[in-house]
Amino acid sequence: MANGKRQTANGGWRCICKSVMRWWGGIFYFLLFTFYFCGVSWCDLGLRDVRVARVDIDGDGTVEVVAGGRIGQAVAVDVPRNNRKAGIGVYRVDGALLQLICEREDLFWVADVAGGDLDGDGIDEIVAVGLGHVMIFDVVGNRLVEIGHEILEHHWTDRVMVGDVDGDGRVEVGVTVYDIAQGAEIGRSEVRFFSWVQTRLESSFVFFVDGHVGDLCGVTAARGETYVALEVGVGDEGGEIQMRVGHTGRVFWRGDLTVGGVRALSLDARETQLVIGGIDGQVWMSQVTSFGLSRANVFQHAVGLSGVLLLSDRLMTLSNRMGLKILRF
Ligand SMILES: [Ca+2]
Ligand SMILES: [Ca+2]
Ligand SMILES: [Ca+2]
Repeated sequence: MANGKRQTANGGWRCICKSVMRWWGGIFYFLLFTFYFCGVSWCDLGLRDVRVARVDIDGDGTVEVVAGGRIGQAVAVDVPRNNRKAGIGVYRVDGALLQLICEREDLFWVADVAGGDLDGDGIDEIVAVGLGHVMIFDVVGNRLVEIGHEILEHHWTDRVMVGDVDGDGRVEVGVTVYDIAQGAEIGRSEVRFFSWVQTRLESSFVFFVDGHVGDLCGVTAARGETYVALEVGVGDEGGEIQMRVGHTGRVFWRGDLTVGGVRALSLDARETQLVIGGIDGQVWMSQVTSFGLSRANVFQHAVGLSGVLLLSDRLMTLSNRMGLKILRF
């Protein structure tokens, strides 16, 4: 009997061990499956709330990707500069992967990034904004070197674009600055444009937008006219896309392009295609015509987006709070 009891006890123990093994096996394969798909689809660059831009850092006509964002935990708005950490990375697009070319992790805040040839030498510079600072970088070898730094008097700088918005053949840097008066329900955005003169950004022109600008980019209509496309909203409600004449701010076209007034905090345009990334993860694609924007088609549904970018060959980059992915459409 004692022997039988021991066998029963041993059998019970083996049974428990097998159950635990099966349980761990299940978790192991679940994690493997999860990491496999996360690894393939969303690439973690070590940056958070990732913003992305096109840049050609060697002037060879092939687009590289610049990504910028926070490093580490989100901090409150009043946390001092020394306790904030942010970074920028420049990547070569290799199929559906990004290969790091160079990076910096010693910045304090990067709310947005843009790329463009500021000095007209055929090689793009990188512009980053955050907390009232506008920083300009060049890629020199495998280093990202700061070649310009302007401090604006207002801290709420959200977005930056680079494009020739007045059609004079030289690009401008456009920065949005948001302000809301005490007790007011609706704030106002200032869209300030600068020209790169030798080693400095000099103010060129400015226009004002009622509400908060979620993002902006330069767009080219079918006949070659250039406009600034902006998403405008208040709080969580928005999705109105405006096309404005860059140097005067005159509204050429406006319309609600997202569904249900969803805000879109990321816009990008390439040739006559405008892509709009919603905070609910939807992506709308529209065409720029001489009459305005075409009705937008919903393209993809993913987790809430922090950035969209049109690459060449029908490739698109989507970014979110944790990383980014490249997909073909
Ligand atoms: Ca290149
Ligand atoms: Ca340049
Ligand atoms: Ca210009």
